[in-house]
Amino acid sequence: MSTAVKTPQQLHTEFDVYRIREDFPVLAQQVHGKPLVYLDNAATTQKPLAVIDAISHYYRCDNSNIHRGVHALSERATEAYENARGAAQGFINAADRKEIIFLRGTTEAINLVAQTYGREHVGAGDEVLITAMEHHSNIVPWQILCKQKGAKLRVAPINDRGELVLEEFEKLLGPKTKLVAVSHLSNALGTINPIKQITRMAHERGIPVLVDGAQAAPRMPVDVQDLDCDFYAVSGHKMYAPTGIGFLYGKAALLEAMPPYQGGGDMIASVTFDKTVYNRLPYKFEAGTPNIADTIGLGAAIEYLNQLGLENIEPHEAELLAYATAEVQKIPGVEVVGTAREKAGVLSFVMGEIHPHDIGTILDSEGVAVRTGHHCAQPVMQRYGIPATVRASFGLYNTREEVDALVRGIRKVKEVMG
Ligand code: 7TS
Repeated sequence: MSTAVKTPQQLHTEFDVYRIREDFPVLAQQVHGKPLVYLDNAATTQKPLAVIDAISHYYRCDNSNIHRGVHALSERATEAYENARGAAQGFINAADRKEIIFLRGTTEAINLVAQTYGREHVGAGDEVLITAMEHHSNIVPWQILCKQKGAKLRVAPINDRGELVLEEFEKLLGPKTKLVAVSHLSNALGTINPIKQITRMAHERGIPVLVDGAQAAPRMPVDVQDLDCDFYAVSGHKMYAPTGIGFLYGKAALLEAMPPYQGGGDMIASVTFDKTVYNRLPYKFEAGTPNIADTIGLGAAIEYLNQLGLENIEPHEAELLAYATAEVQKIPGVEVVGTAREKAGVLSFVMGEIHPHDIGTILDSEGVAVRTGHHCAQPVMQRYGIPATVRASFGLYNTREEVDALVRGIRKVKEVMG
């Protein structure tokens, strides 16, 4: 057997999307009499058998509470749960497993940072800096915090392509800025932000950076030590894992100094009515019985992604996005929203006066699932002066034939709607 190291090109050639599709039972169905073409992956991804089976196995064989039983089932459940933490640590290259806090997802992760780190460090007159391309999950928690503390939310602008204007961003970093919160990959525009540059600029001024990694984690290799971000938020369901589970990465020194988020079981070392000593990391932030089954499912999803390799998934999706962008732009009247030079996963577009909802409905009748609306990023829509877009978003199992089906569907929209 040859032990020669394969080049990325060789590996990518071996990425057999038709074989991979067999891992996802949900894809093999018809919708309205047409083969399902699932292009709503930015909303949530489908789950491979490895994940479905891991959850089923847990409930069939190991179901038990964790971190407390001395019996065999509890030990097995605890081991599987903690193995998932190790998998998550490896997935984003965190320095220590205690830096991984399991939560419901990105939304809860950002709210945790706002209400623990934020409540301690943001005061009256201080500022939190975000960008104009954020999902509501990375806007509203900061608005709530700013209202609580009499602080101000500042917003760095984007240009017409949907790219962050870095010079403006840098100008907004000042002595009052106490935190920067920015998405790695925009769910509405597909823009990839230069996180390393952003963290460097912020750190030069001693400002920590939270990264919303909801859309990036399933699409590109993430190395939090290389990015040098202070917090990184992830949703499992967008990376082929179940809903209701995700995680927050935080640098250990910051997490150690932060107050707990919720009080309850498992997050304590000792309790008396006079004084409670909190548990060590990561348990300090995991109050109550957690979502054990879905955490184990997340561990299985990470293992699955590791087997396929994000270094193979990334170019596969890049090819689909490039092909889809070229094909839809051939259709007169289609205008792509979000044309950043660094872009992945997401193709948002409008078609003149035709309402995106009508486009989505006609595409659905053709079996093509896309999302229409503001994508929980209303300020992005306001920036472009549009109420909504149609968004096709890609996953590792999508094919060029599915892009062709999307394009045929859009041509049908033109026929029907004029
Ligand atoms: N941040 C980004 C960039 C997102 O795309 C989403 C979800 C979230 C945060 C929130 O993630 P959650 O798992 O906590 O809900 N985005 C979308 C979307 O684009 N369509 O549906 C959900």
